[in-house]
Amino acid sequence: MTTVGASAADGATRHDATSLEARFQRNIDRDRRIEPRDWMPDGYRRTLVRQIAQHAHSEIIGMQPEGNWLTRAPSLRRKAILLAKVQDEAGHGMYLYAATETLGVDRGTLTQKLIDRAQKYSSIFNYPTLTFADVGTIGWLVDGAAICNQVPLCRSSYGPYARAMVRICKEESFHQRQGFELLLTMMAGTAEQRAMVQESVDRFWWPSLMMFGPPDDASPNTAQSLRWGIKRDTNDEVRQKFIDMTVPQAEVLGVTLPDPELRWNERRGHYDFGAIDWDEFTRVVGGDGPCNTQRLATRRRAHDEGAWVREAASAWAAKHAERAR
Ligand code: BYC
Repeated sequence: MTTVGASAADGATRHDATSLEARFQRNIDRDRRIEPRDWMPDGYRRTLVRQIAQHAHSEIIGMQPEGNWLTRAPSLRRKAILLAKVQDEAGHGMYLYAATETLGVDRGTLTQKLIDRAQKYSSIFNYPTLTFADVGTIGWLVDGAAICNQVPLCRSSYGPYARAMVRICKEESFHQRQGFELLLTMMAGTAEQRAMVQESVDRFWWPSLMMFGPPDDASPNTAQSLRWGIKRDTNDEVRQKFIDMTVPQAEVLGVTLPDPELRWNERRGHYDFGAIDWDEFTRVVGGDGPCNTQRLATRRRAHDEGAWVREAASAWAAKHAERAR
């Protein structure tokens, strides 16, 4: 039932919300950062939680394909490098979950959503790592793609996310270089090693291009995320930047990228490339990639096996609080 008084109050509330939203958008348009205690529209908060959580889950699930080679790295040096990289990824996941906590959602809730398949993680981590060359290819292509995607996110409108990205990007840059260096070393080795690198690049090239998300005309979130300054570039723009950066690197390595249509377009000032298999992308994101079941089962098992640690930490915190009282 609407009374005169209630409708005036509703009008006032609506007016407040409209002016708050206008002020919020003005701050974004002036390139000012939004901080946790600032007013923000629900949709902005929801979009950030979705994107940051998905990114955090990708870092955590992304430890699995490389972790697969930790016990079989060919030398102590390679093992130490790989171990450091995988540990960095755990750290990235933690910074990102901490950023979602500033938006009012805790890590436990998000982890539960991941293992219940209610939230996504990057499609790329549903592909297997069949040879040690894949460790180098992931560093070169997957971390290379991550850098292209994430450097613009250092200027994202939400302060805690943007600041987390600055540190993550520095570490991703080291990861990309270690991958390139590993492949360069293998390419200077035996014919068998060179073939191993080429075979790995053949498998990872197209899935790496899918990391940037669907094409712009099929991306439901991009337009609004750009208006809110959460994203700074569209999926296709970042994908093109990655291709333009990577083709000359492939030439230095001496590998062939598995796309016969890849060639420089003088007029566009970019490389043209062949059609991406978006059906494969949809299948993999939908749960039907080569390793989706395995990745989630491993994550679920680790979560279950860690229950006693969470319980012990909670008991300790409760006891500590009790003593302090
Ligand atoms: N895989 O409207 P769109 C790393 C989803 S970690 C799965 O364009 P948006 C690393 C998308 O979420 C790399 N799902 O979305 C770690 C949306 O679904 P929902 C992770 C994907 O958000 C360890 C729907 O498709 N990086 O580098 O505007 C070792 C429609 O898409 C994918 C990040 O997460 C995908 N590839 O743009 C080594 C970066 N693509 O949520 C390396 C941060 C799209 O509506 N994230 N979807 O159900 C982003 O920049 C953006 O979220 C994306 C997608 C560009 C990925």
